[in-house]
Amino acid sequence: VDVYDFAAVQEKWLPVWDELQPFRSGDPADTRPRKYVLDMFPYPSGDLHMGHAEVYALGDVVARYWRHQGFNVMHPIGWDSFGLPAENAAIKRGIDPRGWTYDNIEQQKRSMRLYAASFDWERELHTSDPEYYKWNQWLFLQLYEKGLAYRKDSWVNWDPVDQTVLANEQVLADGTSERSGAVVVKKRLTQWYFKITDYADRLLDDLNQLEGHWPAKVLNMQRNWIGRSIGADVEFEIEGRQERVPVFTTRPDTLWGVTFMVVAPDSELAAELVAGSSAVVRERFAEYLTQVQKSTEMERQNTDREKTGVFIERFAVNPVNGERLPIWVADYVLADYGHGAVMSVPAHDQRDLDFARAFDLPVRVVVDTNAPVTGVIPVIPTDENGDPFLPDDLLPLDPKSTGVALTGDGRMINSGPLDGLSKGNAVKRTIELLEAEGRGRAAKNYRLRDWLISRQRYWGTPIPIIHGEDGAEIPVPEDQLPVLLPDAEGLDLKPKGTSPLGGTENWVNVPNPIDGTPARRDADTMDTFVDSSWYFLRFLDPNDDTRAFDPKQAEKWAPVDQYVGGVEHAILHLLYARFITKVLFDLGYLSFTEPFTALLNQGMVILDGAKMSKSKGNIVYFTEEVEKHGVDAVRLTMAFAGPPEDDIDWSDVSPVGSAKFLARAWRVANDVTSEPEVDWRTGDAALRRITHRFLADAPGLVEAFKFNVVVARLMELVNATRKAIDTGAGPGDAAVREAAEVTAMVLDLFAPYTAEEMWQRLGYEPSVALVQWRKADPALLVEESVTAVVQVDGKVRDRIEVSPKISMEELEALARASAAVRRTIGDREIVAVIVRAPRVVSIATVG
Ligand code: ANZ
Repeated sequence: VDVYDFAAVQEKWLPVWDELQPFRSGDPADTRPRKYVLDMFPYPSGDLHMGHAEVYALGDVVARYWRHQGFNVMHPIGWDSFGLPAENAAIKRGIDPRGWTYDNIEQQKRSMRLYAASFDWERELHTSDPEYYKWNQWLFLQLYEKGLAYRKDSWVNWDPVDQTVLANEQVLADGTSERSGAVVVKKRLTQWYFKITDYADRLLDDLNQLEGHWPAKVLNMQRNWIGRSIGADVEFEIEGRQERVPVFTTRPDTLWGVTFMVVAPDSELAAELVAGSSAVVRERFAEYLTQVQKSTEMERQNTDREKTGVFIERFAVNPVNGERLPIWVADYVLADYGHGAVMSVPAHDQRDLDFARAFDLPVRVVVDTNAPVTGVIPVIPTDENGDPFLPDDLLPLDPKSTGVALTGDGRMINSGPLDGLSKGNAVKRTIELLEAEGRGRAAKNYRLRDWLISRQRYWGTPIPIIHGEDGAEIPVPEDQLPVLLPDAEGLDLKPKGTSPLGGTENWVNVPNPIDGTPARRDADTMDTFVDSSWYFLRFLDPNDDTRAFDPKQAEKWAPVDQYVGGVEHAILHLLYARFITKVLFDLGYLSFTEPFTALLNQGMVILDGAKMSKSKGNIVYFTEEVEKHGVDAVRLTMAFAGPPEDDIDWSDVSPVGSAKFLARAWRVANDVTSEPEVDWRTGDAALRRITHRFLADAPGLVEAFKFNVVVARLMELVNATRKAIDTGAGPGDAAVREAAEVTAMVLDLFAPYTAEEMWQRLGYEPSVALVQWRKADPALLVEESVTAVVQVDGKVRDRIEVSPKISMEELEALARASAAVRRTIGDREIVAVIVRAPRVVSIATVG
């Protein structure tokens, strides 16, 4: 055949690869060094979409590359198959989520195989199989035993459309659900949590190890999400209350500037304090609380928002100066951050200042932000009482009138023993004073909250806990795992705020494993992010029915050398996987603490600016594009579109151009007439130089993820080969064969069908995927030189060897520096120099 028929080529190679299994990685006798390349596994919401087409094209470049470098590459795939979309689709169509899910998996799998990503299919897994989720339950019990899984009653994010709770990470910046788009509200519920906050410091500090290997953007997002603040807990006495109330502050140095206290209206403390107030206050408070509960956390943190609050007629006492501080409740203070109460320093905190101005509360400046912080410490002038005294024009502007809080550094004033100190020293000094008096201590706080893992939905992993009649929590004994998800048939899956599993009487009611008394199973299911928090370990042996994973295999293969996936997982999935890895390390199952050594985030595929997501059009698009242009052309287009981390607008790229290039490459191999045994050294030197320069550059380019540059260079190589065939050395030249072979080897990263076909045409057995890339011959990397002649007044006086790419300036300088030329010119004057790089320099002289 002389026409490149991609459909026939695809049909031809799929069964060959099935037979050969070139991508298996499990042979224990395999002595090659190992690499673990992992692409984020798909959610089976329908057929593959263009976003999948991108991630699996790019991840495969990396996997195939390392095989060509002599590594045994584990490149597994599976399905993240529990979750809400299945359940919502099932409700909408009145079908079983299981059937819907596994049908989709079948379809995706067919597409994925056609797409020819080099997966080790023997490792395929589905998180919704009992063989998988049994180990989610095992993991849960491991955390439970360590005190890292616990139940608590608290305000949770509630998605009123999906009727289920959401983790903080699932609430978008605008306060809506990342799943349903509904505005998330707060609801008080008893829920299961994983204690990720115990790992906050390690999750933060270990990010340093990943510097340079993970995108900086992701590292920053993780840092901000964990949000560590350093400061102090300060204890305030409350009039009429036995225990003191702690507040967290990052500015203990401003303690003398506190003029009131604010408590979160939805905190237990507020409820308790208000209970001791007048009926009028109680009523005002109740009204305010109702209003507050309608707003989202995001709204409450918005600094532009008008300040609201209620004075609850209670008072706190400043521990350092005994001042009486009115207590307010206001929604800008959050119940679940710090201790849910703040010491308000309106002079130096903008939120407090806005509040003080709104309710006409006093403002006292305690940091002179005009005073120099470094250098000589100025002596603070004092008045006759020994109090600091500063002329008015030296004092910073009064925040109460300007409305601008003084947040900068400076020297302490109005602060008793701190006066004259810089902010940093004042922070230290205050903490010392508080610690000495037992009224406070240094403290850290995190934005990170514990991970809420229970969901009131059906299609997930049942939580392996049984509740006794007496309220005791009994872990399901390990030998009784898995706790199987009951059949959906006959169950009402419609979201109603409680788990559908609770309605299955014969599933829920079980004897207490300890004493046989009546007991009930926990009816919630786990967040599916639990499933994906450790799946990379299950791939090591997905069929092991004796344990979640074998620590020895983990030692051999893990951590993942290269993880590839979308930046949309920058926080949730990656943070959870990092946390679970650290827990498993602490439990002695793993010898490493970070799951993913390197991370590549691919951009999004957009079509005319619209995000390619799970929408139907997008899926149609995948199938259509693959049918129209062939798998290889789509894959090559993904790699050629630009740097992998950039978004691809599919209407700006040219799969047609890719298909043309592939046909061109294939024709080159088709035209080669020499035999595989030919001696390359006899080949055309110029073409060989191009081939070897490419061989020398390609590995570095791939490792730097410059896939688009590699493709561009391949195109140059193919063009040069074509030229050599048509107008140069001819199809029988050894260099032409060499160039065609190198093209096939490298093209395998992007267009495996074409590469395999070329390889066969060149007279080799499959598979090109297992062929080692050749090393560049250093002798061929030395740049070719040309001879430049230098004339003086029309006579050739010197010849110099120069690079063909030499610039005019450089060539002129070399010519002027030539000893022969200088001798000829003597003391004559140069009047003109004409340079024609790289061949000629003409110098004209007079005198
Ligand atoms: C007094 C103070 C003076 C503060 C000052 C700041 C500046 P980050 O950096 O986010 O950790 N705060 C403490 N608990 C809070 C809560 N539950 N809700 C809202 N705000 C809370 O912020 C820590 C600061 O936020 C704390 O330091 C506290 O205000 C406030 F010149 O204390 B600061």
